[in-house]
Amino acid sequence: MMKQGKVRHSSGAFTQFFRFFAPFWSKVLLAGVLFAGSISLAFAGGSAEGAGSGKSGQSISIFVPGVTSGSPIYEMLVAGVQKAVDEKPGTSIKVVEGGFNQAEWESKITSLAASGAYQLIISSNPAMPAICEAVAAKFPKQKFLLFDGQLAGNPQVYTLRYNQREQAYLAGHLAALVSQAEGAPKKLGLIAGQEYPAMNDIILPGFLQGARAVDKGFSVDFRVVGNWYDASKGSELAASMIREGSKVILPIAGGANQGVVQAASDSGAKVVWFDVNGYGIKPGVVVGSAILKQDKAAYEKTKLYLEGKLPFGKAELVGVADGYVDFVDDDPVYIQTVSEPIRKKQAEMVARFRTGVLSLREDGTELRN
Ligand code: RBF
Repeated sequence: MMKQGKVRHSSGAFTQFFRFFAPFWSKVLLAGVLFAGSISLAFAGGSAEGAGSGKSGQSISIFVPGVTSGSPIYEMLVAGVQKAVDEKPGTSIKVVEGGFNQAEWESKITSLAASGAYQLIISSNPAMPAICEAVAAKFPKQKFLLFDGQLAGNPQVYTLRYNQREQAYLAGHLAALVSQAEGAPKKLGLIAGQEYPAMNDIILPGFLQGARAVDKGFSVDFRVVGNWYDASKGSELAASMIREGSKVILPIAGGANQGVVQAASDSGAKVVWFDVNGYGIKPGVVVGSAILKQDKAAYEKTKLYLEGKLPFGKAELVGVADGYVDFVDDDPVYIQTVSEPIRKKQAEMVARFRTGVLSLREDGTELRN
């Protein structure tokens, strides 16, 4: 009892002290956390040189708009840039995670540019070109290499985005084949982290277009988590969709994807994975993987930059026939867990894209060669 009283007393004093100094201390604490975070991430980059030292070579910063872990598109970005940097001694890299508060991204990138320490800032997602363009206007020497977004004609910015109409089409085609074989209602699920133009205008309609290539009667139940990390919300949305008849779901929600896999696994539903090979996540539950080769793109474009050959001002778009978007059909888990007739039909469709016999414009127009 005595001990408890003492503790209570001291915690009360601390509370008062903290209340008084809170605005100041919380900033010191936050700065400490950010500082510690950036140092460890800088070293996690594996560079021999310290972050920001650019005398003998280039210093590059990767700004991850979110958190790397749990978002394959960001994991591939870091891995690809890292590989190019490792091949060029004297080049340093610093990874900065911007976190999930999107309102803070512009000021964080402004700080990176204002430091003058990084010749190149690399980032990835459709919101980044507009944010980086605003920062670029204030720092005319700062260069940006941006993936998964588009901005043409700015001499400080190069962008490369993927044909996600094709990626989503291949996901939808496989999802519909699996759903059809199970005799389920003609309804697929798509769970997104948030709504954004590439999702609403390209990925969602591409997913539906691929499904309707199997059967015109398919529809898509589209739901939004509201962030890129909440696995329990992902699980809740998936469970509700499954109850309402969707037996195959495409999650594009970062860390929340894990909740979707769990809900599907609990109720005998299936999941189609996006961006990376996901078969190993839950064999037999993950039945398809429509991928982006962002690691390859990040490696190649960083290398090009380090050779002084990155064409700033350009915006490129790459798809299946270019080798940057694909469907993984040679994974042993896919071969063992998805029936032969389904794999055969999917392989025929994939082959048409790979050979360029069929390609899709982002607005969905089919181009046949
Ligand atoms: N995808 C993720 O996997 N993780 C994220 O944290 C994430 N954050 C995003 C934030 C914004 C503002 C936008 C527009 C997209 C985000 N995406 C994220 C989606 C990503 O850009 C891409 O569309 C998907 O990974 C599908 O390829």
